[in-house]
Amino acid sequence: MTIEKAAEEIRSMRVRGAAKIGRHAVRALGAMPWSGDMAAFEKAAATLVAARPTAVSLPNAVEYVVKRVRAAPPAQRVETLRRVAADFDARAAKAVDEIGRHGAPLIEEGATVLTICNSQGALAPIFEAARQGRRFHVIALETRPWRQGLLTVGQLAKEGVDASLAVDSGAWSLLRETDLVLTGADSIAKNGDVVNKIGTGGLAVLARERGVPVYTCAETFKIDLKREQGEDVPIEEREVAEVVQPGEVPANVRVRNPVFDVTQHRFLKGYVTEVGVLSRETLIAEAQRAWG
Ligand code: RI2
Repeated sequence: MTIEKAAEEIRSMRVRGAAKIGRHAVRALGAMPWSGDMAAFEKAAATLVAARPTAVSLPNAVEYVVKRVRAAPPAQRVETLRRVAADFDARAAKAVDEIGRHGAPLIEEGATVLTICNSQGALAPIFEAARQGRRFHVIALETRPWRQGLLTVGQLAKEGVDASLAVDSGAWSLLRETDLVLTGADSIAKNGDVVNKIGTGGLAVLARERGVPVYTCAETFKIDLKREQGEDVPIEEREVAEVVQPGEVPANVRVRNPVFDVTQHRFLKGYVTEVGVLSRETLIAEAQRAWG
């Protein structure tokens, strides 16, 4: 896999999901033919980071590797790259299992859980609760325009979890029969605001009105220490063709396709991370402890 190919796979969303794009970039770096030339390495890292703008997991994952390679003595750079890339990948895989372990107790026997998009972080507690023998129901919102909800119900069905699919605008109605909302995250700002798939912010507001707790399930490498609040995170706006076919709207109508939004921290009950279920107050300190 070349760097350009990996970047293109991320850009086109052939490889998607916040954690997955970070891991994909790191794997591409780890596998690049390289003799130790730092300029070429930094260029490859920059190409990967530029592929998508919102999920901080991408630059954070790349930075994890770049920092360690830069710090290595020149003669050990190549070996360091191979090793730290593999380390990050293993750590990220383990984090999802840990999120499952910490989050599973939130799901009670007979509960109904609602989720949006397709997040391996949000699915991890669901799969773990099912493995522990509890029976419950999961509603997946379709998530226009990419319809990642179809991926979610596919995964749920494969694991034998009772699931249903609903259009995004069904959220308000369906929250009447929902006990818990689990979402993923693409970025978490320093104040605890979460940037996730478009619709998540509104869903959290509606859930508050219905008295349903909302938890964000995310690895701590999705924390963006450079952004004070969610509104500071750049929101990716993708092509019009993802929303409408040519000719479907008059030529003088603009079509918008922002793919993420901000969930203000006050609408979240907590953060299910690989280091435990955290409050906004403990999130940053725990994350810093985890990553050093
Ligand atoms: P995991 C996805 O973004 C969704 O917004 C999802 O909630 C988030 O990444 C986290 O996914 P996209 O790549 O890392 O579909 O939990 O735009 O799998």
